[in-house]
Amino acid sequence: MYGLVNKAVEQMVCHQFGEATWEAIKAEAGVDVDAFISMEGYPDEITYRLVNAASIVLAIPAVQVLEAFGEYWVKYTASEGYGDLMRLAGATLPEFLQNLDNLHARVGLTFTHLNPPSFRCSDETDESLRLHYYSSREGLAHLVIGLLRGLGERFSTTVAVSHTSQRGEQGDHDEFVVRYDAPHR
Ligand code: 1MF
Repeated sequence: MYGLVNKAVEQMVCHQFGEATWEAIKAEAGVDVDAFISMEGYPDEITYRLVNAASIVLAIPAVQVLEAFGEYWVKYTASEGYGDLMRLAGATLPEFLQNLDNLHARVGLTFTHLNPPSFRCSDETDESLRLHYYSSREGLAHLVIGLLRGLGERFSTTVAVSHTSQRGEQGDHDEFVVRYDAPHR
């Protein structure tokens, strides 16, 4: 993944727990990188190891680290140079979710090593939709749950997420039912 992702993990940890905790997490992960470079590609393995090490050092479940990171990512990218990209993707939560593949396509035009997930919406009502999440990466469903919480804050709506289908034996993707306040238009 692009270094931007690891930099966001770093900033989240440093903000909340300080530099020393971040150094401890990198040591636990066996990651010997002084400073991640946003536009450089890093093996996904590095990010997974940082998440697992954070879970050990902070003594919280890895899924909780992923959720916190998803929530953080929405704020981080909006404030670290991707505000326009985020604004272009929509003014309401459902609109944003429907435009996520377009957002990634736009990023992928410039950053050709982007390996984006794909999101599809179905069963839409005024206050809910079913979100289909496809990814070549495994184990990131809780990251998506955190992203949805972050989007709830961004659009000032309550969000309730139920993970209704997990990829595995019978399915090739995850599904979530997402409930939110009906956007007024
Ligand atoms: O392959 C990648 O490197 C990659 C990196 C980030 C792929 C996707 C993403 C974004 N995505 C992270 C979870 C991926 C889970 C998976 O692969 O199954 C979050 C997508 C998302 C969902 C909900 C709301 C907002 C979201 O993200 C908005 C977004 C997405 C991508 C970027 C910024 C905001 C982005 C911008 C530039 C990038 C990489 C990603 O690369 C750079 C950065 C700086 C300089 C040069 C290139």
